[in-house]
Formats: sequence, C-alpha cells, structure tokens
Amino acid sequence: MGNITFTMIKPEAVEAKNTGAILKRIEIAGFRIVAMKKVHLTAERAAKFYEVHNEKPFYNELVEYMSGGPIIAAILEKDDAVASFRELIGATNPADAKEGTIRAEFAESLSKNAVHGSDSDENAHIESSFHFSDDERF
Ligand code: IDP
Ligand code: MG
Repeated sequence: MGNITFTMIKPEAVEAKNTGAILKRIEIAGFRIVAMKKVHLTAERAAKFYEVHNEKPFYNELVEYMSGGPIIAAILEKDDAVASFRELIGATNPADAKEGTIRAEFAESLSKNAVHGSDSDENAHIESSFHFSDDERF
C-alpha cells in the first residue's frame, strides 16, 4: 500500500468557501499536505485528467464542470493513503455517503460532489505528477 493520494477540492466547493473547512477535516484525519495549489483547469486539461471516463455519458458535463472555476489540487500523505482518503470522503453519490464523510457534509449532488480522491496507488502517482513537479513537493 502506498502512502500518497491526490485530491482536488472541486469548483463548487471552492466557490462556496468550503476550502478551509475541507482542509481542516483532511488534516484532522491525519493527512499531511505534501503539495497544494489553486488552479483553473482549461477544458483541455480537465478532459485529459478525466480521460479514463471519456466513454461515460457524463464525461462532457464533468469536463465542463471541472473547468468551470478554480480548484484546489493537493498531494496528501498518510499510511494507506488511497483507501483511507476514500473512506474520509465517502461514496461518489452524496446520497450514499456515510454520515460524517466530507461528501455527506459538503457535496451538492452526484456530479458536484465537493472533492476528488485517487482510486489506486498507480493513479495517485499519475494524478500527482499531472499537477505537480518534484520540486513543488515538500
Ligand atoms: P469518484 O470521484 O468517486 O472516484 P468516479 O466514478 O471516478 O467517482 O467519477 C468521477 C466524477 O465524475 C465523480 O466524482 C463525479 O463528479 C462525476 N460523476 C460520476 N458519476 C456521475 C454520473 O452518473 N453523473 C454525473 N456525474 C458523475
Ligand atoms: Mg474516480
């Protein structure tokens, strides 16, 4: 098991000024912030990031939404980071997210679900490198 995962606080959560509250939840849960920045993805960059979903019916909507406003991108460190973070954020659909999870508290809908979390160690590394160079990690 790897010790890093990649997250984004999604545009609607940034717009709603939930950045601080979500980062607080993440740090209290024991994650260390290795790298972090605010960035407004172009549609091209968002399309590339979510390329694995390009066959899905919601792909165009997802790309438009994720490039519709700035996000907070971050690399997080903790033992078993990927699984531990998926547990902290809860299910993709906030209607299914357990009480106390970040999505249960902050998500607006299935698509506007407040945060991203990597789904494997391999993707955690790919996604981290998509957003951060080695000299931006501490
Ligand atoms: P995850 O973010 O929990 O890993 P994925 O299945 O990887 O969920 O989907 C990526 C993102 O696409 C979700 O976080 C959500 O924003 C959006 N999404 C997933 N399923 C749907 C859907 O059925 N309709 C609209 N948007 C969706
Ligand atoms: Mg996913």
